Amino acid sequence: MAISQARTSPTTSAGIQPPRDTGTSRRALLGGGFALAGSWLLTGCVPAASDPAIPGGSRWPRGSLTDQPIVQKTLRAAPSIIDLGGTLAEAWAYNDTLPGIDLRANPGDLLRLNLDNQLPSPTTIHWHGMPIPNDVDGVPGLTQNPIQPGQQHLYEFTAPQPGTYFFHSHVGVQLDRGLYGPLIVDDPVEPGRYDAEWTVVLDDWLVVDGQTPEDMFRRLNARRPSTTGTQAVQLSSRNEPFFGDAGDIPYPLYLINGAVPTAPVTHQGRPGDRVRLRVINAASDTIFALALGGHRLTVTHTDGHPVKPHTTSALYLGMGERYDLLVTLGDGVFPLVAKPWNKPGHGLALVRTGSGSPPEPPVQLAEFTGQLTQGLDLYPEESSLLPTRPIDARATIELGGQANPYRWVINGAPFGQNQPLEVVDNDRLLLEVVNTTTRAHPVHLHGHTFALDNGLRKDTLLVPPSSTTAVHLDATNPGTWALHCQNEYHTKAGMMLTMRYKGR
Ligand SMILES: [Cu+2]
Repeated sequence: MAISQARTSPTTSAGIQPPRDTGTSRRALLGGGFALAGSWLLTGCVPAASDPAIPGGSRWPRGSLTDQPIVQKTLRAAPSIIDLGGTLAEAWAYNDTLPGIDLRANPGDLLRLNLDNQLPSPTTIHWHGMPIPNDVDGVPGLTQNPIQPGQQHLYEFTAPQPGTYFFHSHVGVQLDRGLYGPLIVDDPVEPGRYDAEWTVVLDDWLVVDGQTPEDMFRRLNARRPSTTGTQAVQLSSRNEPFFGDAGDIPYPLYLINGAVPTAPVTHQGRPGDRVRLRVINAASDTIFALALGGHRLTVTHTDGHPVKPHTTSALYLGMGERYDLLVTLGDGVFPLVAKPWNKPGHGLALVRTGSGSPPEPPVQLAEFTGQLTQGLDLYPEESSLLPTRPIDARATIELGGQANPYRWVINGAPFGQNQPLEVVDNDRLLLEVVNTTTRAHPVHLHGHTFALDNGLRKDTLLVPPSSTTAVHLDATNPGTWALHCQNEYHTKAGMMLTMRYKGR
């Protein structure tokens, strides 16, 4: 089946075309699960990934290259009643869909994305993982003023290197109302060793019975040690990494592609198909373990960067992390399960290649009892290594705080009271991320990717509790950038810092 697509014509006009979406429903958007790579793009010159016009670093051209293909879309952020599969939710969503409209481009395309704010609150959009110019990064009060209700704002930038990205509101905890969507940059020189490609978006869903993320944040913030019990801590088994007491919110629902487990989205395939899963954890407060019953998964990319193929029964995804997986499908009906760390419930989708009955929830998978993979277990492909060069500067950031009282900080103080991390343009920086807390935090740096000691490239890294992780990065994208925990509630509480460029 086809995904809603816009086909536009080349234009030199700076004006915004009216939205060409066709009001696709959640079912229509992802029911078949097949993504049509690049088919909505304009015809014309599509540079190869190795084209010298598309640099390998972060200094991407802003656009308006001759014959530059354009991907143009209006993203209307608005309150919307979404059918999660028999459960109606009062979401805030882009173009009335969950998990958001499907945006695709090729490297070098001009993305011309118009935010139409029909929400009752100011908003912005952040293009998560994309090394794009600072002024289109979508952080309110840092890179732009928030867009007021009834106003529009044009984001225009050149699509960077291929990868699985996503976009979401960067205002408060709006992401947790449903303001997110996948953003895929296809690889024009992709060998195409797969028969189909499915985008899989995981989410923790709060908005039922009038409960809002803003109410939840107020409740968390009102916690006092004397009145609030401590959360049960799930002890790590021998086979599991340990994320501590991660997760403050017991969500009523967990979604895969906008559907509850009792009405799961079904991905159709054929036995023997090699399928690429592009998995995005769009949750606000939930680390998921993901497995496909009866199958092994081969991790091929994380946060868009190729890794040495790593085959596993199941893997963990922190909030904001993306993993591309290759799977060879068996014959039958199989559960794709997203199991929240340290919380009851699960998300479910189905893969159907033959006859059979789907499993009834709750689904228990043997795959979760094996060795589970996390990002720190992966090794980079050669093509994703940072160039070898000496370290010019070192810095440390310290993640601190606790859930009772609810206080999350970086370098001893909440955002606004902590000192920006200063970097010099073109320096190679070694940054030590020290987690002094009892839980894992997915640390996300805007506008850059970093490399672990083993070379693995990431832009969002799940840093385990009471641990230190060194990351290396090249300061090649000037601006003032957000560095924060991708737990939206932690960010709102203050777990954020700016990384600011200064001159030599
Ligand atoms: Cu955090």
